[in-house]
Amino acid sequence: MTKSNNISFEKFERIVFFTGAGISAESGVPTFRGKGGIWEKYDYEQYACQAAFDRDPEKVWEFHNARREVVARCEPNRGHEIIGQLQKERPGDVAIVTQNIDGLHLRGGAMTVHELHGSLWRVRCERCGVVEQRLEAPLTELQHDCGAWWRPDIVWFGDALDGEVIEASIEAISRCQLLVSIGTSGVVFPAAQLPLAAKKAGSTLVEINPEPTAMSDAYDHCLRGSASEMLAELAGR
Ligand code: BV8
Repeated sequence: MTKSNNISFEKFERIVFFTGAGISAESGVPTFRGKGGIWEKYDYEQYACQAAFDRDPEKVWEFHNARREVVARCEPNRGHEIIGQLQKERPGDVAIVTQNIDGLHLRGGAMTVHELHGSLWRVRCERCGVVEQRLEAPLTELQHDCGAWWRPDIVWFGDALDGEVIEASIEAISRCQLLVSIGTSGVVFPAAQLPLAAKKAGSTLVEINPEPTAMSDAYDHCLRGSASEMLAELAGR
C-alpha cells in the first residue's frame, strides 16, 4: 500500500485543495504555530490586528514589511506547482481555498485562488475604499495619496472574512468529491470548519500533514508526510 492509500486525483470529478501555512514551509515561509512559528515570536495583538494598526500603523507596517521581504525571497515549491498544474489541466474541476497570504499558489501556477485571509501583496485605503496590488518588498510609500495609511488587505484576528470569498469557498467545498487539506493546524475559525461542509456533502476527505491536527478525526485518510512528497504521490508524479 503506498503512503497515499491508493487515492488518485483522476478518480474524482471535482477536487478542492484547502491549504494552510504548512504548504509553504518547504519554500522557507515560516508557519504560525510550532517551532519557529510567527506567533511564537510576535504577539499578534501588537503587530497584526486592527487595534494595533489604529494605535501604531508604523509598527504594524514594520512587521508586515519584514514578512514581505522574507516571502519575496521564497519560491513556490513542488506542492504549489502540482496543484497549479492540476488546476490548469482541469479548470473548473479544481478549486484552491487557502488561509495563506503569501501568494505562492498564484506564483506556483494556480489561476484562481480563494484567499480566505487576504493577501500580503494587497493594500487598501479605509478612507477611499481603494484596494491595490503592491508587490514591493518592502513597501516604502505607506500612505495613499489621500493621506490615510495603507492598511494591509489581510484578515486579522477579530476581522470578518470577506463574504464573497467565504461564499465562493463554501460553494466549491460543498460541490467537490474530494477535499485535500494540506498543512493546516485547523485551529483558526471560521476557516478550520470549512472542510466539514465537504464531509456533510459526502466527499472523501484527505489530510496531508506530518503531524496530527485538531481536525484529523474528520478526515477519511491522514497522510503523514510533507506537502510536496504526498502531493507527488497522489498525482503519480
Ligand atoms: C473572526 C492573518 C468574527 C494573516 C490570521 C475562540 C474559539 C473559536 C474562535 C475564536 C475564539 N476566539 C476568537 C476566535 C475567532 C478567531 C480564532 O479562530 N481564534 C483562534 C486562534 C482560537 N478567528 C478570527 O478572529 C477570525 N475572524 O472570527 O471574525 C467576526 C464576524 C463578524 C464581524 C466581525 C468579526 C479571523 C481569523 C484570521 C486570523 N488571521 N493571520 C496572516 O498574518 O498571515 S491567523 C493565521 O492562522 C494565518 O491566517 C493562518 O493561515 C491561520 C491558520 O494557521 P495555519 O495555516 O493552520 O498554520 P499553522 O502554523 O497553525 O499550522 C501549520 C501546519 O503545517 C502544522 O499543522 C504543521 O504540522 C504543518 N506543516 C509543517 N510543515 C509542513 C506541514 N504540512 C505539510 N507539509 C509540510 N512540509
